[in-house]
Amino acid sequence: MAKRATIKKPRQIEQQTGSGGETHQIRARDGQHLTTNQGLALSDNQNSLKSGARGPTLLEDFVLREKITSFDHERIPERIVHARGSAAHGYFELTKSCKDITTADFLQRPGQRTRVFTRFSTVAGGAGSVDTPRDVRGFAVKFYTDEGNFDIVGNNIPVFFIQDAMKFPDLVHSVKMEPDRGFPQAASAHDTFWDFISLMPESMHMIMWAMSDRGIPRSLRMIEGFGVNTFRLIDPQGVARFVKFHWRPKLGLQSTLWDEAVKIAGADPDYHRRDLWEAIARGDYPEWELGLQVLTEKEAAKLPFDILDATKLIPEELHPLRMVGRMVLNRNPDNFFAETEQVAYCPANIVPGIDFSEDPLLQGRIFSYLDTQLSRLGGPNFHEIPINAPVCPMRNFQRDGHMRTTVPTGRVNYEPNTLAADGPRECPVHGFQSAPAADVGQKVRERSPTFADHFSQPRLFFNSQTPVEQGHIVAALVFELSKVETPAIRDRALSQLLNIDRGMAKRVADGLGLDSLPEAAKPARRPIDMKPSPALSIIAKTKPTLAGRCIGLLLTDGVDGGLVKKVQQAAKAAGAQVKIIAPKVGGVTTSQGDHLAADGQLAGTPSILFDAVVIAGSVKGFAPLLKDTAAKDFAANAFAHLKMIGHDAAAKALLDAVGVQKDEGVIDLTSAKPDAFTKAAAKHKIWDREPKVMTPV
Ligand code: HDE
Repeated sequence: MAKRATIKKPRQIEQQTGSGGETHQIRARDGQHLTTNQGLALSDNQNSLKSGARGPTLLEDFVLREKITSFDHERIPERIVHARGSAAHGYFELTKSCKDITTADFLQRPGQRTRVFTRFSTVAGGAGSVDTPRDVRGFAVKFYTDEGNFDIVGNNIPVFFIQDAMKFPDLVHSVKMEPDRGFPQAASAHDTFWDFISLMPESMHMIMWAMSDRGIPRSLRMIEGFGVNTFRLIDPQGVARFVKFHWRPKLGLQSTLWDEAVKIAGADPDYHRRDLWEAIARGDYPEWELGLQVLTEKEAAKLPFDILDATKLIPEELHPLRMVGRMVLNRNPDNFFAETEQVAYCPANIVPGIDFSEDPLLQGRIFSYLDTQLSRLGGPNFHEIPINAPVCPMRNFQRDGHMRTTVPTGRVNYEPNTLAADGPRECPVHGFQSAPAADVGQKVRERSPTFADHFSQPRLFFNSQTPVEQGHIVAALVFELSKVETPAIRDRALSQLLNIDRGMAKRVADGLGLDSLPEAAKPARRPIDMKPSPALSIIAKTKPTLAGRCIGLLLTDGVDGGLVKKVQQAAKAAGAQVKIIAPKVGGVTTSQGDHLAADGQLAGTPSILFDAVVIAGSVKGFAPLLKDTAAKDFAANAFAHLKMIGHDAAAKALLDAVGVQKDEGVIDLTSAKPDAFTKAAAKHKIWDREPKVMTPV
């Protein structure tokens, strides 16, 4: 006999859900019930619909199917490059009018603000990879202007590996995980990358940058940004000038050491993402200045290289930047997926007064980004996703397609028409007009001979570095090529490096343990020697500031509370953060009997995460730490990573145990002036210590 269907009463449901019905103790406030995507209120979000309590689940369970379907599709294809990124909202404020060189509305009136959304990224690794591999960083800014969205989709390096878009898939394939084995993740140190690169002499300039400390930044707030490709600005008379875009960080440039970057990857894989998020959350808004490098056609023609060649930069000593505005990032995203993941940048997004150049890399990019969004975001309507939608009106007759969210009304979906008299029409006056094209040539598939000099600029870059930075480039090349398993590839890479600087190539060969150097590759054009450009060195333009940096205080019970306060006050005055690290996360008790809460426990908060450290406590407090690896690593790594170490008398035992020797960066805080430590720490690194803690290559 069939059972009679009964509708359960709430109490009965409560008894039947879960083992103890715990979730029902958290009751919904009025009107806050869970619903399906169709708005149907749910009576049970714990159990699937079954044929009997121990029976099979029914296909009819539309609630379960909807929930699982949504979950199954939570991931969209990640970006093929730049998959791992972090972003923030903010504004761009014009500080100097550009009305003499462009009609772009957002560049006219000083004080004018334009909303922006900026995403930083690594290039090679997947979305779940770490933040600190040696890699280029993406620096993409979307300006929501009143004339439409304008995107500067740039990098933290001003030049690119290749000159023509045709080579981009090969370049990316070579640097990504090797296709048979699926590794290495987020690393250029492997055979396929160096195989390709060593066959592409044009890549040598960017290789110098990527192997320099620019490839391992300390913080996303401390990187420069570059539009890389040359664009055009169009003035009110219709005259076009070339332009390159530059972002300059207010906090100055800073990088990690390679050993630090490697260890940070383990200690905090989200190091950059967390740093950006926390800075904005505490109101310490990162800021960049926008600089324009503007050249007339005549000036560009006089350069010893082609302005359309993205493997070349224009030394700012030759053509200074015109600083025109500042970008402030002051709001974290509300939702990572909806904003950071779904944002769709595109170098083709320009506004009247700005136009493209014929740079063959840029020309390919104009096509690629729109195309990639079709598969990444599932169709042609990604511009309707809030993070991508312009803030000015958007009207046209493009219709339908996957995930169309707007609801057009009326019978007219074409133009011209007479049936919608109020409908949108073209605007010959304010509408976008392309700048008249330069000369049109024959159809050819060739590289301009003006692109042939591949070595003058890598040489310029190397010669513009301080000896410390040159040493880092050599060490990076030795590291990368030591990971290359095929000797012939190492040799070929060296044969290219020889054209940049013989001394450098020799040091790399020594570092690899080679007895002899290979023949230099034959350059397509003999390199010229250019005047060094100090603007290309990070160390030469280090800003002596602690602003935006973080000091780690490793404390034990019995620490002098007065000393801690002094450091905290000096740090605050210098604009730096302080974090207390203790053997136990519960914190420490000072010699005065006060309790100090800890921000991190020693084993999980190594000195690697800080710009400078203080180690202080009591003899009794340090006793157990003298045989503790985490404590010893804290001190030893701070020393090895050239950091400022402030300490008290009790901490001396730990420093001695790991061989920390006194130098200008090791300061006894009990005798020093209160701000001596913060003043010294503003230098960031004690470069003179480097030869003492590592064997130079
Ligand atoms: Fe990209 N690049 N790229 N690129 N690129 C993408 O677009 C591409 C290049 C850059 O945070 C993709 O939406 C080609 C130079 C950034 O979302 C894709 C070529 C520069 C970002 C693409 C280049 C960049 C991308 C992948 C050679 C520095 C991340 C996902 C012609 C100026 C933006 C996407 C973000 C992303 C193509 C070269 C910067 C596949 C074909 C040069 C910062 O469309």
